[in-house]
Amino acid sequence: MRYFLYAICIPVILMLIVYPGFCQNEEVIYDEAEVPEYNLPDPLSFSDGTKVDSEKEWQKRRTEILELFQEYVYGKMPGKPENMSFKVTKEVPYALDSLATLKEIRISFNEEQTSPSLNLLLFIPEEKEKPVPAFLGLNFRGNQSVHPSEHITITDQWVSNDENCNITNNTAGDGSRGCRQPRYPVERILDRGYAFATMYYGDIDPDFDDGFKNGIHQLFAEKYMNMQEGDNCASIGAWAYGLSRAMDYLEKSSFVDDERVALFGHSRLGKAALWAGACDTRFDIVISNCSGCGGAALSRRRFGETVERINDNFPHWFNENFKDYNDAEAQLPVDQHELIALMAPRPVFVASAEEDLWADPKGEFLSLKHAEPVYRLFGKNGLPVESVPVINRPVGYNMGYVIRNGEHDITNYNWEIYLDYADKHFSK
Ligand code: GTR
Repeated sequence: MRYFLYAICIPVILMLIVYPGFCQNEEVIYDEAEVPEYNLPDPLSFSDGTKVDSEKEWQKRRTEILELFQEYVYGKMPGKPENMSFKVTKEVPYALDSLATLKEIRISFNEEQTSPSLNLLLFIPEEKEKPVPAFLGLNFRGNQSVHPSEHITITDQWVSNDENCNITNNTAGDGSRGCRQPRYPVERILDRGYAFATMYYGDIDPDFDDGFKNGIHQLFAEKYMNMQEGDNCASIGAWAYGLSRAMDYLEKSSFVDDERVALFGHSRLGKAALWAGACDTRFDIVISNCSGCGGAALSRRRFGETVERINDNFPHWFNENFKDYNDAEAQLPVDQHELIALMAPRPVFVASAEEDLWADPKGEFLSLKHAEPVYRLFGKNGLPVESVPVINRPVGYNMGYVIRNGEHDITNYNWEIYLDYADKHFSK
């Protein structure tokens, strides 16, 4: 009997270690034929069925959609804090072989700069006429991971362990300098005339499930982020909130043109970028790179990662109410095409990768397609194609899309496309 039990238990335990989704009752859908039939909510119909037929009406519907996302998906963010302060903690002119001024700015939530703070790393191209346009995005392993420059302060926050970055004990050291450089062609971005601004997402909220006690949640615990309430602002909401605080600084900077700021994000940080772009219309272009479930991909397709899987694996990313839609996407009062619609009429770009089926490239494309009516309301064009375009051929102007060959990543190829896209919109 004992051996019989071992024979059953050991393989189950091994499966759970290798594949945590083993117990979830759904198969991962990777076959279009298995995608369920679904009906999407209409971005241009109010909840009571009335149609939106003007830009003015859209503003009301926009608020309604935004509130639905707050209530059922990402949670409510606190407002802009009153006593924020910015302190330039480092300024190195002619850094990066004279290409840029490197700045570090501490963003605090009180005037004394004693609150938990966010550290913005900013490269401003040296030889370009100011103010310059900028790219802003969060990073996964600390500001020091984006470039090997010894001027960059190493984060002292909790960081995910990562062999490639020599990060152990959740602590980043010298060995992590530049470990994520391939994702951030900083020199190229500067050469093209853009400032590059980034912040470590763990400064805002360390990415593990701690019941929202650390990061900026502790600042707002009582007022806004009570875990008893279903619409609490969880981690993605907090990361998006941090992006808006970085924008507060960029708005004040005389070197950066705050009317030409492109917000980008990869993967979970792409989800955060989209949510930030939806909540904060100061972002002039919003770019989603492989953001997948809870980002650009339609939830109702259930292709690749589903609402249930993402909530089970990352219970701290979305609010509590979102968990009610595990395995019940059809009941969700919103879907992700409406998140894209919240960018209108601003330019929005969605990028997928051919091998990144977990993120559902077709579902990301379809979100853009189903947001088109809102762009058209503003006299903007939708995508110039009806189905997912061929690999490595970017399409679209007001709404842009590309599916690149290769896997889940942000590559130099992606950056060339984003730079070209920003040039088109910002050079006028
Ligand atoms: C995965 C997650 C994805 C994506 C990715 C990432 O494990 O399932 O939704 O966010 O992590 O952020 O790298």
